[in-house]
Amino acid sequence: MNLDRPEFKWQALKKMVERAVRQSPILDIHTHLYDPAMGELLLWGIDEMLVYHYLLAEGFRHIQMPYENFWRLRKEEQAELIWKELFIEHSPVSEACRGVLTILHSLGLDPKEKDLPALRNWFQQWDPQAHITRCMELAGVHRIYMTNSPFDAAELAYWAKGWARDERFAAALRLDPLLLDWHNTAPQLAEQGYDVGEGLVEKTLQEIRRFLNEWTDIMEAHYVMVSLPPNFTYPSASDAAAILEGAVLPHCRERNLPLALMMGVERAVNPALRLAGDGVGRADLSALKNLCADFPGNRFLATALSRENQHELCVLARKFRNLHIFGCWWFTNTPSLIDEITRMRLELLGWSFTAQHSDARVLEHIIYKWQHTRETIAAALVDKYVDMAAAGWEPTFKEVQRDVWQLFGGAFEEFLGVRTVPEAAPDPIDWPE
Ligand code: RAT
Ligand code: ZN
Repeated sequence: MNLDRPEFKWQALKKMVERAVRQSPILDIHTHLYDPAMGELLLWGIDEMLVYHYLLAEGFRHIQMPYENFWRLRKEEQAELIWKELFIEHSPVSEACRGVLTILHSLGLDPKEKDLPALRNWFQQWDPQAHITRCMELAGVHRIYMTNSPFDAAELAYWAKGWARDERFAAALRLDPLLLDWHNTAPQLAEQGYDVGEGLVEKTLQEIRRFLNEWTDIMEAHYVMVSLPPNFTYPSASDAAAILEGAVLPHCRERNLPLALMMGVERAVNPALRLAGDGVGRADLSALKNLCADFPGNRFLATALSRENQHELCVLARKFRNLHIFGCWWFTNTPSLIDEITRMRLELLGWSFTAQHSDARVLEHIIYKWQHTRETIAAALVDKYVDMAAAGWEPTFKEVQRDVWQLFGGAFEEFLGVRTVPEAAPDPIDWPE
């Protein structure tokens, strides 16, 4: 490699790559945000940001009161405690803390003023619609994929009423209780009018398919998803395997929907922490390999929570084109791990993966999650293009834009076989130099 060649303008190349990454539109393919018509389900504002479960877990490292006393506090009081512990008494160094700073800074607020009441007042003046537009613009996000559960009473109330959908929000049908807790879920299906018994006989599997079909239509779901514990195996004699084979996979084939598997979450490691109490374990990826091999007519999206699974996951994606890997999920959504994982994926897969999803639970999260991700991915890409250029392959700006879009939504759409948001996916050929 000869970076000393006079014609090699690596500074210009760096700027070009950074610009393309900064400007690329993004499809945020997994969040916990909601269509604004779903009212209070769409969280936003400073208190919601401070009681985000990523921050709660860190706050409880310092807060000494019993968990139950904390949960009895009002949301504003909980937020004040987190603010005090993580922002006043310690410097906000963690990724989730830095996220709050990035959000405030991007919205033109000064986090150093340390004035929580003033911040509250500022957020209260916003009308949700205008605030959504502003956050999406600041994040450069063109479409937000929700996580929609037909088992969540709060959601059910909205789906029952129906509403004119906000085009910027797309649905994904989440099935954790169906696959992981059939014993308690069967009565819920029965309550919704499906003729199911606890035994997974043919009639019950047909009724589960009817349930999946109807909810896919109601939600206009773009894919089906489930998170799985580290001990999930396939094949197996479990209810999950029977429901996958007899209902979920045939449904996905019939409706041409990918199934997203989020692997390696150990739920309720410390139940007293509630949503913040989940942990991580190394998943058995042979389950994913077997699913990809046994069901070539199905398409699988997959992400893994454990750092130790990442290399194996990349190698699997090289073997199965019905597998698309995505995101640096939850505990891997930190700059050092995004850097490592993205470089590994580029080196093993080229551009055929989706680099990140935000997992935002509070609207403003998309601002920090994407700003931080863009910075990390830009640095990785600069190195990759410099390596290519050193070997005589200097890209044009249009080529870089095309490549970056692959990582931020293009490869996902290709895998889905649709263009979900044509206007959000500018044809790189038409982009200005
Ligand atoms: O990242 C998170 O907020 C987690 O709590 C989970 O929601 C996880 O992303 C999931 O979808 O299960
Ligand atoms: Zn999630």
